[in-house]
Amino acid sequence: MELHFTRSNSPGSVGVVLLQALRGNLSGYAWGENVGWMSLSNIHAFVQTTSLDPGPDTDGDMLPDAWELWFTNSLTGMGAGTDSDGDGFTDAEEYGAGTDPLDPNSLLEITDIVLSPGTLEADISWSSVAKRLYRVELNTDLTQPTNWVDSGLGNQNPDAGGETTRTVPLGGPTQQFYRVRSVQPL
Ligand SMILES: [Ca+2]
Ligand SMILES: [Ca+2]
Ligand SMILES: [Ca+2]
Repeated sequence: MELHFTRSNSPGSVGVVLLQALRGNLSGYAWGENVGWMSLSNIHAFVQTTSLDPGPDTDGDMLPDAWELWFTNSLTGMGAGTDSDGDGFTDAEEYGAGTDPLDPNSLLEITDIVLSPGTLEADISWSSVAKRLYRVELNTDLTQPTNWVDSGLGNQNPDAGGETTRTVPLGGPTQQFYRVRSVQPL
């Protein structure tokens, strides 16, 4: 027996695949924009999530089974060092950022930096997803070893709508570099 519900990855969607396992045990996986991945495949029947535990990784490529099955219906279609959609981020990086590894338009990137006239601040915007937190980090010099520091905002919840904007300090007297890092909620 196999039971499928919606399988859309669009924002706000949910999906469930339930499978009949040996001796009547329930198996399968589910996904929700707000909670991430949940695997029901453990034979002891306790629920695992990517937030608490990424669940089984049968092929050992650091990409959880449920995540791979969701996108390719296969455990061998993607790899940690592979950039399946050619957007510059590996499948492992897309898993970490909560972006779609098969959509080159789905990636974590800074989309805009706007200086605030008359202030020592800038508004920085980046593409975001509901299931991740974000940290904005600052640096005045990119020579090695780099020294990125938190902007002072700490972990930020994303804004609604796929893009997040925060006001951050300019910092350096002549130049300022920014980067945005995704953080899994738990
Ligand atoms: Ca895997
Ligand atoms: Ca990619
Ligand atoms: Ca992508």
